Amino acid sequence: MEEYTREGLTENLGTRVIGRYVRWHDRLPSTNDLAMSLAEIQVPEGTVIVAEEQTAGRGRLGRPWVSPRGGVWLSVILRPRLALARGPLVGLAAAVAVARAIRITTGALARLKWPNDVLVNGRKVAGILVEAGPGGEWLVVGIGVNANVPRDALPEEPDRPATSLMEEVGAPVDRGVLVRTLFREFERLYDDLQADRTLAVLRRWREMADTLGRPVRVEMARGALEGIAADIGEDGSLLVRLRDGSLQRVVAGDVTVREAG
Ligand code: BT5
Repeated sequence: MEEYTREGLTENLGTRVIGRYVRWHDRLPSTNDLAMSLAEIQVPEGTVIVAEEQTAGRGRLGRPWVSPRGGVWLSVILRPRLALARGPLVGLAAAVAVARAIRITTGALARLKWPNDVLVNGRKVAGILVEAGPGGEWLVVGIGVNANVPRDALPEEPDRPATSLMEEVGAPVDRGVLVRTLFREFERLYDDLQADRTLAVLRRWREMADTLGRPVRVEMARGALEGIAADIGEDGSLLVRLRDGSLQRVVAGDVTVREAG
């Protein structure tokens, strides 16, 4: 029987920072919105806001994030010593942590799509939204995982196929175990970043990357480009090899993998 409660997440968790304090809500507009207001009033680093359901969940660029019951919708408040410019690395670290937690607790072969998407069988099961306070004194890392969400409750967009762990695994997953594993994995990677072990985090991201080596189209605020997704940079940017052989650094954008040929 699945246990998904505040106590179930925090008891004997064993982390120093992430998940030390958990605030549990049945329904919220967006856990990121509440986490951002709490970050402003100095709640401790590592505080997590969980909602069973979001009525106004957000993706990047103000896009809606569908968040029905059965999913994992949470936000982690961080106060990193890192410079703000390295905030994107925290998003990559969170994606690695989500993918590892999925692999460990369900066996599903989770892979990563730049910047922060987690895919199973080529379909998106999880997304991450990092938002920073003025001056970078706090970060809110919003994590959404379609855990026990039926496929017909997810958006149907041919360009952005979505799925849930329950659909891919064929049975409901234990969200409590998943989230506890996520907290522990995320803390290790966050410690790596804080201790300047960025390369260790990048290596783990590359190991699970779905996008690297493939032909991609990247939509950015100031236009689009096509090339081969060559690597990620030390700042978490995507490096795209263009037709003329040059490398283009992409800091923010939407990637679609083009079919070869
Ligand atoms: C993301 O944005 O992937 C970031 C999602 C972050 C959600 C978490 S939940 C807890 C916290 N509180 C919040 O309010 N947000 C965070 P992006 O890459 O922009 O993807 C958004 C797009 O994915 C949408 O435009 C849809 O096409 C699609 N989409 C919406 N809901 C989805 C879902 N549940 N699963 C998969 N795809 C979805």
